[in-house]
Amino acid sequence: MGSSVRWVTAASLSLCASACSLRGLSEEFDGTETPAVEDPSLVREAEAGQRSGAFFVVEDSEARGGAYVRTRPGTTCSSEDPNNKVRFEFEVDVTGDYQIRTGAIAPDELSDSFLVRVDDAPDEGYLYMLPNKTGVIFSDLVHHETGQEMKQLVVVPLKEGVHAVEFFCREPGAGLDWIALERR
Ligand SMILES: [Ca+2]
Repeated sequence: MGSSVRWVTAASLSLCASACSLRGLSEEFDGTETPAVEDPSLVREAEAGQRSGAFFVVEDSEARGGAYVRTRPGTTCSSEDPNNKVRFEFEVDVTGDYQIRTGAIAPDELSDSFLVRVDDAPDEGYLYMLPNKTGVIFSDLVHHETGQEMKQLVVVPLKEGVHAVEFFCREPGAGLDWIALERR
């Protein structure tokens, strides 16, 4: 990566107008540093989330906080199974539109997706395909796959208060290092 941008600073975030995409900058991030989100209280280590079912903690020195979570290869994933998920709670102080940044890891193309729900919606979950399938931890924003090669950024309006974000197992082996809510 050399001297390339590893993370966008809080200062540059404030300069970034709403039309400005941070996605390009995030590609360089390797998941090992604390993301400079506007509000650090809106960052959660995946290994500190409420795990259910097949999710377990993997210790990895490359991971933020030294660990990430994933499901066991061979797991049968189902969005209908409430036991295969990791759940996070956030106390949001400012009402607004939020996007979900992740540090994630996909070992291959058969282990590269999650279903994501925010406050139990949508029922079927956002179909989040991890773009990097090389087995390294990388940073990304949660998108919803709407069709072949088509996806849209997930942006959720959140009111001040407590909100839950859940990552459901969709393909066994996909891993999650951390997540952050970012106000747009
Ligand atoms: Ca972690």
